[in-house]
Amino acid sequence: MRCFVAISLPANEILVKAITENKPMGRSVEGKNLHLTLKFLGEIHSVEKIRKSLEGIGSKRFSIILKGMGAFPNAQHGRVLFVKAYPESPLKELADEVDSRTREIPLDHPFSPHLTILRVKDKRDFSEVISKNENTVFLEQEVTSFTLYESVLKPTGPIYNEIQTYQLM
Ligand code: 2AM
Repeated sequence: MRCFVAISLPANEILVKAITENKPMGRSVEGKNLHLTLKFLGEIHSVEKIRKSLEGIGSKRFSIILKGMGAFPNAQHGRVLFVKAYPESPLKELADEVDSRTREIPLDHPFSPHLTILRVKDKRDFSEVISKNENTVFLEQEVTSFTLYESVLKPTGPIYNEIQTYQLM
């Protein structure tokens, strides 16, 4: 089963507007699928073990703000357009905790707090949209839980099935 751990985020008006505006450039993330990935686990066989090992995480709730945009691997040659998430420290602490409880699965790249809104096949120059949104606040949100998801890849786009949601204290 292909799995990942993420914070599910709601699609408000301003996020939907940003997604809709950039949609013609590539494959946009559907509002119901918006999430901030804490760890991509990939194909795992022992889902039950992972599900249980995440149960003991006793991290506290925290507030985040989504502001400005960025692109991977970089603004001029981007494949992924994302909204930036702040502050990094509580997100990184939670991501580290998830990582330490799933140590048997190596991290495929260092944690970087972001909310993907668009993926493109061929690299694109996102400089203009990034600079236009430098000071745009997309969402302010209290993070009260995180979720272990199964990701089913379909030609029409991924389907994310919730395996378990874990409440923060
Ligand atoms: P993202 O967080 O940048 O959007 C489910 O596939 C989620 O895990 C996606 O949101 C995706 O990217 C993230 N992810 C991280 N590494 C991945 C990888 N190697 N393959 C697929 N998805 C990955």
